[in-house]
Amino acid sequence: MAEVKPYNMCWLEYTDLSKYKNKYIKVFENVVVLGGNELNLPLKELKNFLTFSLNIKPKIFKNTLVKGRNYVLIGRLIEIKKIFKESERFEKLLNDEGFIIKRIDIDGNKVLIITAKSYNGIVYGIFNLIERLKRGEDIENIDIVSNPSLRFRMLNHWDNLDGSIERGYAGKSIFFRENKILINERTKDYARLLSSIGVNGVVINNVNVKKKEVELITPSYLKKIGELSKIFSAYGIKIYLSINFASPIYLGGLNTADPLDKRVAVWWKAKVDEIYEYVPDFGGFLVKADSEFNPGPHMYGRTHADGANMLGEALESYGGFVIWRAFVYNCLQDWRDTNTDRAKAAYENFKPLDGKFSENVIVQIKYGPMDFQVREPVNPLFGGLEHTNQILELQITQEYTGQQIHLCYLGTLWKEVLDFDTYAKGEGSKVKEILKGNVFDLKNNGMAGVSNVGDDINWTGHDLAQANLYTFGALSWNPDERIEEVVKRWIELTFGDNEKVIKNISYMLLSSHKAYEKYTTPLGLGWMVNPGHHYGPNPEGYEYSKWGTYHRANYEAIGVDRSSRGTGYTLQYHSPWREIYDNIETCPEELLLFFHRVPYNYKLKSGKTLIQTYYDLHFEGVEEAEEIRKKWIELKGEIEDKIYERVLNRLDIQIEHAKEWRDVINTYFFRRTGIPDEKGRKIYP
Ligand code: GCV
Repeated sequence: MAEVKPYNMCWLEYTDLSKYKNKYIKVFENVVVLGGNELNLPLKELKNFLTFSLNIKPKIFKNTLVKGRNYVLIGRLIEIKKIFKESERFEKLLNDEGFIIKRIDIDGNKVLIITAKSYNGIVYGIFNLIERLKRGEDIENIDIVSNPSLRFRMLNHWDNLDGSIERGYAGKSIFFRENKILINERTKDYARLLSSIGVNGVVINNVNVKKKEVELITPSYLKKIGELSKIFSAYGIKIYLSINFASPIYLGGLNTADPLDKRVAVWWKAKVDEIYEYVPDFGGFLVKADSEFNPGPHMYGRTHADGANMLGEALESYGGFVIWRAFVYNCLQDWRDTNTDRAKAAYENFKPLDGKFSENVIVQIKYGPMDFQVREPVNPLFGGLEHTNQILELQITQEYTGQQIHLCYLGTLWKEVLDFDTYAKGEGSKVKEILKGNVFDLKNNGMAGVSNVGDDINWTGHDLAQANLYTFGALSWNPDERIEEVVKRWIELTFGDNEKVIKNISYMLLSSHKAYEKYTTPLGLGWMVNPGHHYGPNPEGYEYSKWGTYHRANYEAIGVDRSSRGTGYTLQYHSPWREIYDNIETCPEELLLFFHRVPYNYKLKSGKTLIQTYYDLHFEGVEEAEEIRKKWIELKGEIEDKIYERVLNRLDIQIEHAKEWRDVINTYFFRRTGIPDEKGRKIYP
């Protein structure tokens, strides 16, 4: 029996799959593992799965081939090549972290090979095989070559040492509690979960590095971080830390953090040496600098490149990386100032530095130019930066997308972002191709997701929000995968192969982002949330604040003119997007209010006015949310009771809050304009 844990193991849960036992027993009776003890951990993963889910107990052989019988052969390519000549051709098929799973004939026996160039590749291969077995896939003639398309596949935790999580909606931190680092069974299980979806880096602490967290890079914490890193390394994952750029002042007693001051560079070099003593497998630093009150090189009249490169130099000899965030803007704006446009800030700050960053520096860019709204155009730095390594930053945690109370599956949105064609080098310069290194000669790219995980029993608060975490991993491994396929796989792994369950949950997930968008702030409007915690409607919540996020509604029109006649934001895009976005007639309607200031009586392509469209979308959004809830109710009895009830409870709240969104927003528009709903539905005066 598998041990019963106080939390569920998401897609890795050992469910009873004895129905597949006969199908697989012949394949897995004998397992040969090459390479001494090096592969003990992935082997254990396989053995545990076979035992606990399939009730198959394989015989394990180390370095001895089994004669006259079928067997599984696990080993790094270098080992496999020694005994099986034909595998030399595998060399060309694999990148550093890829794997092969293939059934072949050796001396008349059927052998299932799992091989890779690296240890990481073997771990990924084993987890991939487990996924296939869990779904009952036919592996008789399996022939898989799988390589991750992106080099960096990272999770960013915004966890604080006291155990709180900035924008966390699933309980407390699994890494920290009361200013201490937590290491327990769950730590390892988290590493297993992430590894099984191909993640290879985790930043454990919040990018806002406050006073206490500055100390994370001192020996009092580094020892434990070393232990943590060992656990994660065994699953192919490097640990990274967010640092405070002013650490030389806080910790080093210097009176400056000027990146061009020699004393500062020397301090960082010594600090990095010390970190690697404790954490030999350390990945590097994530830095939020000159952003939302965090210190940075601008304080000394230096550039982001000066700051990042100085840190890069300290990390270089260890193979470490600096990940430098592009989320830089003026957060002390005056709403009366209509010239400054926050959307332009990232590009304005980083485009002039293109080509000035060192090899081991990567600029991490939020998907849109503002801040993880339900819809934004793709950040023009994608396609804008041609000589700078880049990581696409996504928010798995649902800060602006319903805080894991609302079901809002984000895979559909992320897919659109990855598929966006920047036209940087003509047609085909899609974001995903840039990240793969196919557009510019840049290989150190990737994806980072702000984690939605906490210590809740289901890790993510909303059980179905596990799908967002799973999808993040799947897309960062292969951004070309069809989203419907990812969704189906996640459902099967989590809930089994019941057709109706697959059908209904697929519907729920795939329609949820659109529904959320409709009842909140569609057509690219964004914001309108309550200040601070960012949950629930508040049409003017940010209207007169300093954060630069205004819609400037009056009685005639709403939205900001970001065209060439307005703030000029559209000019940051390559053609044809700059022309398409620039023109109100050709601008995609889902982004209309992002790019244009639009009169309420402006007619959209449907022939309906803007105001009527806004009313309609809000009514539709609530109806769609109700439909989503209905699909869940149809699954009563098919889903474990506890999970069913937990999800239903959140769906109930979602409907209530969706109605509140609808009514508050509709009333706001009605009060602004005095224009009633053509269909006479209830809009509160
Ligand atoms: C970690 C938004 C969030 C902040 C977050 C910031 C960032 O402003 O509201 O909580 O800070 O983004 O990404 O740095």
